[in-house]
Amino acid sequence: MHFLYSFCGIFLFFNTYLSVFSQCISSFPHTQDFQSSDGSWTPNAAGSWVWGNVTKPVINSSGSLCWTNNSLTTGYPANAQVHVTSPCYDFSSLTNPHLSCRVWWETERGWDGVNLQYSTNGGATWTRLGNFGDPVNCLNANWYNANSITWLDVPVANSSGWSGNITPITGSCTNGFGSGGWVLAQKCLPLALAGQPNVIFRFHLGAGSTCQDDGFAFDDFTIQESPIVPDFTYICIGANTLDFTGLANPCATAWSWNFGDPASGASNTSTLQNPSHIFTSGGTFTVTLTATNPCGRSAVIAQVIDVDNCTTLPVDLLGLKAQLAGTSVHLSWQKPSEINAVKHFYIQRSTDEVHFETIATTYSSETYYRDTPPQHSATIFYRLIKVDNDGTYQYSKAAQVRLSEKLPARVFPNPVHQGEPIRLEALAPESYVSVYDMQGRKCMEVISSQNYLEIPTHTFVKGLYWIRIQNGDTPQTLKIQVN
Ligand SMILES: [Ca+2]
Ligand SMILES: [Ca+2]
Repeated sequence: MHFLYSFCGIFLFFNTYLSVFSQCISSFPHTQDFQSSDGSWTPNAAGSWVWGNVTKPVINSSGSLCWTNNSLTTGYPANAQVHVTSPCYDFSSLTNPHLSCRVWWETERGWDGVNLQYSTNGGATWTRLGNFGDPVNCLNANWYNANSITWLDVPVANSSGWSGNITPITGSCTNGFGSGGWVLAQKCLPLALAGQPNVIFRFHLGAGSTCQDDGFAFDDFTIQESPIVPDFTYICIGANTLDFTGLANPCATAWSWNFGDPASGASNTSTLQNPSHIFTSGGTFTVTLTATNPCGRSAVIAQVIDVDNCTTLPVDLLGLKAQLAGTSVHLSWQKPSEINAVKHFYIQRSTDEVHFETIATTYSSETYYRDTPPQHSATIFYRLIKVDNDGTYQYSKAAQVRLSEKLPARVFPNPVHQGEPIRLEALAPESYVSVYDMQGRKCMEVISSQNYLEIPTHTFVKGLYWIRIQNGDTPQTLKIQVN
């Protein structure tokens, strides 16, 4: 009897140990999709939050089980202040924790809303996770869309959170800015949470006395060590000179290179994403890139690079020229002397002379290409890559062309007196100019051979006219008044 009693005591102690220390989720990444259970989340009062398939007027989880406030089919009541609390997470093994979940909000804009809070003392005190206006990047997104929600976190109130609705306005209720569907909200967690053995979260919904909507739902609540996988590529651009391109999945906010070339002194390191390095000799070097994600977590990749294959390039390979012609750029180059050795050329374009994209492949018999560049940059750079049949390749020097020469055409005087010429300026050469009256009849047309044009008006009756200037793909229309 005495023996059995001791056994029970040990067993009870063991059970208590489990409930205090082992029920916190400690294996990451951890995703709770709520498909097989409520995930041990706890409403502050029975029915204040519910778990299941949501079929409210706006929020509809389409069969995916999740959590929502108050009811699976209707919205929140007046003066709701309700929350639902997660099970505990043990962050002992995490250095830069990250949280993501799918959220759907539908609350009266600016008055009612929801935010997420955390506690490391078992719920004695709570801290709001993040603020409206926090930086947005690959690991921080859709985190609050309102900075002052009147009835959220009462009595503090005016708190950051998610707020807004897609429901049409009724009466004096405010609307707009509802998520209108699931949105992936994600956030780097504060570094102070790393190593904490007991972290809990809660979603809190607060509402005023009038104008209620569906509220909020969340699903796929995920905690993980914040991800960062660096990588890099490189190309030879000159004697012992490589252009490096830093890559990181999902993204990086800081880069740190070591080219393994201490003889190069201070230039052995760089904090650019895409640096160049001139190696002090041929041979092999171990290049390392350390990339840091927005949550502050770093990872390193190293590659051994053989610089011997990177040799001097001709400084003026093929004499590449780029000339602006209207909205197009005409590229021309010389035919290489060893033409039979050439497989093809890549034509590349850049807006910064650093990052080039291939826009065409052309064959060795061709020495001409016409490009229509995007109009968002004042200067465009082009280069050729000559690829030989044996797989070797060379880069040309970049040729540049200034697009800012193509400013919008101007007209003056305007209004113009009948009989006085209209002068168009800043025309692209070979612009097609036509004039229409208010009835849409074409009054004249001409192709301008210069960057200006004078149009006589003695045959124009008084009234409004439209001047249409066409060159390339983007016509410009100007309105003039003849008095
Ligand atoms: Ca689910
Ligand atoms: Ca309200």
